[in-house]
Amino acid sequence: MEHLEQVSACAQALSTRVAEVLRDGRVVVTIGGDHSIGVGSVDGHYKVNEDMILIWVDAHADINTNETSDSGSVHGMPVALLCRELSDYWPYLPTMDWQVPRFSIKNLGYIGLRSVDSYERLAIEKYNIPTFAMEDVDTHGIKSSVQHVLQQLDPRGEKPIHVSFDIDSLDALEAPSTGTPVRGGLTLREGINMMETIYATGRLRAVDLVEINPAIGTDTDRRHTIDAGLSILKAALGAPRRGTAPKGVLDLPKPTTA
Ligand SMILES: [Mn+2]
Repeated sequence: MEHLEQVSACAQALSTRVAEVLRDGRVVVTIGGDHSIGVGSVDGHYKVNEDMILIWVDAHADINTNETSDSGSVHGMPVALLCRELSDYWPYLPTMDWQVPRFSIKNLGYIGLRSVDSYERLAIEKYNIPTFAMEDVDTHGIKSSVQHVLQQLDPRGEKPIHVSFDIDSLDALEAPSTGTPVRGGLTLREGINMMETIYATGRLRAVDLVEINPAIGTDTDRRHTIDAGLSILKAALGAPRRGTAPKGVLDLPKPTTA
């Protein structure tokens, strides 16, 4: 596993900080960095809200272990590190002692998948993880896909929500400055619609925005990718695309005369 010691130390510090901000009653926004930071942000969230549900929005399932991963990249493993049902599949990992996988895979859902390794697919099927891969999004539409995942994970609609949003869930044309781009992904409008739908539940407590890498691509690529990320965050935090009138002002301001 590449750079495990540094990844682990970063995730540990992040976990502590995420828990602090949540205990303070605020929504947490975590900007990555690669998706290995999800280990820290979800761990921190779980410490505060044990009933949390996790929506992993990604082109990839990120549920490899060190055994099933071809690359050794920890950003392909955070889901497997987090879930208690998968803890037996890991060897002892030095430096990861701080992290006890207690989050249940039963509280995980996926949206946007289109590049899934065979052992990852096995895990999705074995644990029956609610998954709307791109062909499912094509069939049902993004809003209904999100609503299905929420409904399956939390039929009564009362649990805190954590969204871990990998920018590579968006189509590579929409967000090119990322490490493992995959074509055929969500449009930015689908990403925004998804976040608006989740925001509307009133239960979104934490958002990760990861895998924006400004070192990749041209100036235009960078600008598109960063703009896309900002649009996703604005939607997650409740900015309406139709605009917002000033509060408490019923009439348009009268023209002033000199
Ligand atoms: Mn990812």
